[in-house]
Amino acid sequence: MELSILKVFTNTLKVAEGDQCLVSGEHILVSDMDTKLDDIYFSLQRLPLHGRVELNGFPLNTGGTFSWGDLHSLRIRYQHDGSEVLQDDILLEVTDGINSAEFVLHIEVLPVNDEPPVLKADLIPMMHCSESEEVAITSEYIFATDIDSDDSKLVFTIARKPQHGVVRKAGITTDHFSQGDVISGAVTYKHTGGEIGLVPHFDTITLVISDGEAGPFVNGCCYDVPHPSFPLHQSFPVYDLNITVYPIDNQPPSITIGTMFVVDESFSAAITINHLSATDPDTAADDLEFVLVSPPQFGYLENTLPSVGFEKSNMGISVGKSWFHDRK
Ligand SMILES: [Ca+2]
Ligand SMILES: [Ca+2]
Ligand SMILES: [Ca+2]
Ligand SMILES: [Ca+2]
Repeated sequence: MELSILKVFTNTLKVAEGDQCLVSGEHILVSDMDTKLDDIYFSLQRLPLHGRVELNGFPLNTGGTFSWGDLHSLRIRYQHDGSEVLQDDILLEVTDGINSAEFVLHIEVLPVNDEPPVLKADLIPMMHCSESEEVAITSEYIFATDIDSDDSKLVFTIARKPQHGVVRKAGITTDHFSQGDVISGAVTYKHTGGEIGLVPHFDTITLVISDGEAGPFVNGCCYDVPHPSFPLHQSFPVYDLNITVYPIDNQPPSITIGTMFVVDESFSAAITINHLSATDPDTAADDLEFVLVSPPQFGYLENTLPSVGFEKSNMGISVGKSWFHDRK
């Protein structure tokens, strides 16, 4: 009886994520020169975790067999399931009818950028900025993750610019920036709309999040098959970043002197807004106050309204160095 030692050599099978690949004599080599090759059979001992083995297009189950002839006439295929796990293996047993040996065929999955970025769920929906100020757009406001791309290389492109300000990266107006720029604090919104008056303004930046430059995520493994850098998924997420711009009281009031104020000798007359008025672009008219810097030489000013909390008029009492703003 011949002494036959079965030895199997394997070469790693390389398949693109979600794709299929023929398993051939290149991947499984059997050194048993004593046996007629027709007697060699393989059986599947353990199914691959992230794909399936097919014979003539039909999946093989555990215990399923194929022959040397099947292997060499290209009837065996590995079909990857498209998951993001970049390796797999198949446990096989080879037999020549007398001896048998187990071996593992390793599979290397070449990543494909087919998953779009996804926005983080609990982003703060509204940013706040004071009039004419600049605030950092941080990852509390915009952040996305991508299961098959490098998160820090995701790119935010401005699809619709803000109406009352600009987006800046390191101080320079930009129309796109990376998530890495956001994390490093380099991205800001600067309000450039000037004086906004008394009420808040609202601004919106519409962003498209792309993984085109981020590419497929290759975790330290190297491969020699060129991969598409253009993402293979259909759409990119779009996000509206809302900003409330709050007014700042940074404009001084201006005084308008109207018609000549005339008063008959020994009488009194009311000073009205026809004689004296003030306006302020960012202070409510009711909040403007006149302050008496120096009293008149030959008379006095009186405020005929009662003081707060009193019913009696202040008529006849000179306005001292107190504020008053009740004159209408
Ligand atoms: Ca992928
Ligand atoms: Ca991706
Ligand atoms: Ca202002
Ligand atoms: Ca003001």
